[in-house]
Amino acid sequence: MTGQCIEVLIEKSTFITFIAGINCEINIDECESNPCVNNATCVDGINNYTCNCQLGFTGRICETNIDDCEGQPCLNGGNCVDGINSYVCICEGTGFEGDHCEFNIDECAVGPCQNNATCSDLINDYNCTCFDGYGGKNCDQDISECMERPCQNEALCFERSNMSLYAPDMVAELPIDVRDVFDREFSYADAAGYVCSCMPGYEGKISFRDCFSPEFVSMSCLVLNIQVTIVK
Ligand SMILES: [Ca+2]
Ligand SMILES: [Ca+2]
Repeated sequence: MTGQCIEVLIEKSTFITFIAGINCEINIDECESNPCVNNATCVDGINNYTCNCQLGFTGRICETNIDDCEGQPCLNGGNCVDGINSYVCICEGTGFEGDHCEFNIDECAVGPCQNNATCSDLINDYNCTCFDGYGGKNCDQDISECMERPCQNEALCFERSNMSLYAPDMVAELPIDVRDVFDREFSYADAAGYVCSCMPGYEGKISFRDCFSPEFVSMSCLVLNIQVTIVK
């Protein structure tokens, strides 16, 4: 090595920082003070040192954690959290899942829609298409058509969504003028509405009109296209 030879080692001076020894045979180890950070390897040089960084770090002394989120690897609004030579996508609340929030979660998979409603997957949401007679986000509300007392003159009101009325032994107990409506398998497609069973004495022409509205036909109640024959 061609050193710059200083005859006598004098007190510390920048002039002699890199070669020491009477004959300049000692290369000062600039790595001795551990200048590199983040577990980088220090390579001693001539009046210099080099830091070989661990993956994920950069900078003169490997002081900088590279931003692995810079390329915006998380999709669909996922939140990127930078790590060391890595990142994690936080998909929470986006309606997506996967390492990069790339998969649209099927919110219908858990079966949120009730009463045989049809479920449509949306983004971070779902939509239930209810059969008539049901309501609510999940179609879990059976609309109580009889609650508003649509049947007049003390006529009995039977909701067509009442599954128990379709049981054969129950049908036999029903007033004869509504039996036809329930003497079959329950069907969600036909579960909307109600039927009225007129009280005796109200099957006549005038009172029959009051027994059920909006329409009546001859001696029958016409309820949501279900014709109910009135007992004579
Ligand atoms: Ca990083
Ligand atoms: Ca979805």
